[in-house]
Amino acid sequence: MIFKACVLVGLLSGQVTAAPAPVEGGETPVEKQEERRELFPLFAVGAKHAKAHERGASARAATSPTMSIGDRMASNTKGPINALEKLAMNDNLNTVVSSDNMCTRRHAMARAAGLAAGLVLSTVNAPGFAAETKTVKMGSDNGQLVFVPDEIKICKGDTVTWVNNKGGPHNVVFDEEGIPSGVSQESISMDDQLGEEGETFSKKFDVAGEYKYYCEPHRGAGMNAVLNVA
Ligand code: CU1
Repeated sequence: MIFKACVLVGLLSGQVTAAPAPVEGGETPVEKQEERRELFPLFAVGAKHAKAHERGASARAATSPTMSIGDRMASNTKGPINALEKLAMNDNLNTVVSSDNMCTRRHAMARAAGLAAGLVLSTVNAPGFAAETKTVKMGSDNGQLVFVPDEIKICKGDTVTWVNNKGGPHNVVFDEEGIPSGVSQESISMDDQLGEEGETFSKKFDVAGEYKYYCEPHRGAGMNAVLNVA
C-alpha cells in the first residue's frame, strides 16, 4: 500500500527514475539474448566452415587421382597428418602431375614425399629443402682433359660439386661473358687449382640461366663445359 503510493507519487510528480526501471528490466534479457544469438551463429559458422573445409579436403582426395598415393603414403606414417599438411601434399602431388617444369615438379615431389614421411609444413617449405647436389668429374676416368658430364642442368638452389679426378691440376673458372647478368664471376670461380685426386670445389647457384666455364690449365685443350640453372 505504501509502495503503490510511492510509485503513484513518483509517476504523478513526473519523476522518470521509477518509470524506466521496469522497462530496463524488460529490455536487458532481450539484449543478452541477442548477444548470445550473435555468438552462436559465429561459432556455428566457424564449426561449419571447418567441417566444410575437411569435407572439401576429403572430396578433393576422393576425386584426385593422385591422392590415393598420398593417402597410402600417409597411412604408413606414425603421426597424425593434419588437414593443412594433407592439403599441401595434395597440391604438391597435383603439381607433380600438371607441371611440365622439371624443377617445379622435382620440388613438389620432394615436398609431398617429406609430408608423407611425417615432416611438418615448415620443414618441407623451407628454402633448400628439395635442393640437390650434382657432381662433375674433372678429367675423365681414362685421363681425358674434359669435364664429365660437360653439360648439366640443375634447379635454383642446387649445388654443384666438382671432383678432381684424373689429369689434374684442374680448376673451375666461369666465362665472364657466359654467365647471367648480375652474377659475380669471381664469386663463383676458383682462384686456385685442385692438384690432388678427390679434392673438391662446391658452389650453390641461385640465379637461373646459362653458365659457361672452363678449366684454366686446360682451356686450350678444350676443357670447358656448360651449366644450366632452371
Ligand atoms: Cu683441367
